[in-house]
Amino acid sequence: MALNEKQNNSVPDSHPRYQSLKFRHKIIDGMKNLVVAEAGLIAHGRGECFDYILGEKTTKTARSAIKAAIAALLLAEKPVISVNGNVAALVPNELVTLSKLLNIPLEINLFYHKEGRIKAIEDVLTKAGAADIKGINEDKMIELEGLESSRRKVELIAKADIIMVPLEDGDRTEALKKLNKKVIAVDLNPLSRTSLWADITIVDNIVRVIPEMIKKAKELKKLDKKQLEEIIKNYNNKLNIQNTLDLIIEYINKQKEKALEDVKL
Ligand code: PTJ
Repeated sequence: MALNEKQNNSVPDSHPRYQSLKFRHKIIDGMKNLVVAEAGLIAHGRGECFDYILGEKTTKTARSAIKAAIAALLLAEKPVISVNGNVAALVPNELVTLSKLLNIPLEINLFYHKEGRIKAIEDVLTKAGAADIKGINEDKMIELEGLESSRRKVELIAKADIIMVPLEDGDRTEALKKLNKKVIAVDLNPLSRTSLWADITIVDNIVRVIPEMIKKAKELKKLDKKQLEEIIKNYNNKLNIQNTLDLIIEYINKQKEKALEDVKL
């Protein structure tokens, strides 16, 4: 049976693109359940494209950024993890595990406001084991300065010293930076405004990043403050982004050679 006839969760696991299709269908199901915004499908497609030219793997530069991110989160006084529709649809269980492991609150913060979306995401996170989810109660929210979109409504983010923003639009990262907050971004596009504005940019797929962060958190929790500070001191985000771009160029060049070999066959 053709893939589109079988629908949603029934992608055959023998399919060569099984992993990619599995997550694509999580996004589609999420859209049907209001968790994901319609535009979230387009954002996911853009992400897939960048993932392709990164070789669909966690690169060494992503690993450096993940290590720095965990060190920064362990050193932070008031860290918050911001959750949007795509992230809730793709990695709810892993996100809750990370939040518990590092004792960092999850705050739902959406770009596209639509009746029922916050509740739908709250339900997904609750089912994954989250308690005390922030960003739900309008009465507790204030508006961030310098931001027009519905992301301006925040709860703990207003007072946070460091905010992890997976799959973000550029405006909020810029607004957060202007409020002197530290930003950790997860974005497959190394050239997005978010990637360039963030203090630590993890250029990798969120579905690989969160499990990797869980592993790193377990390891780095054993370090003392000085050792964690040393990790941050040795990390240079701009250089790391440049090195990521070099890895993409290297990968494309390898693929170019391969394509020529295939033609000869
Ligand atoms: O749920 P909402 O309403 O808060 O909306 C969420 C989206 C993602 C729709 C919204 O934030 C948006 O429009 O984002 P952008 O501006 O499209 O940016 C999303 C970025 O995430 C793009 O640079 C994508 O390349 C990147 N991206 C997409 N999927 C992934 C990803 N990065 C990491 N992992 C992914 N799986």
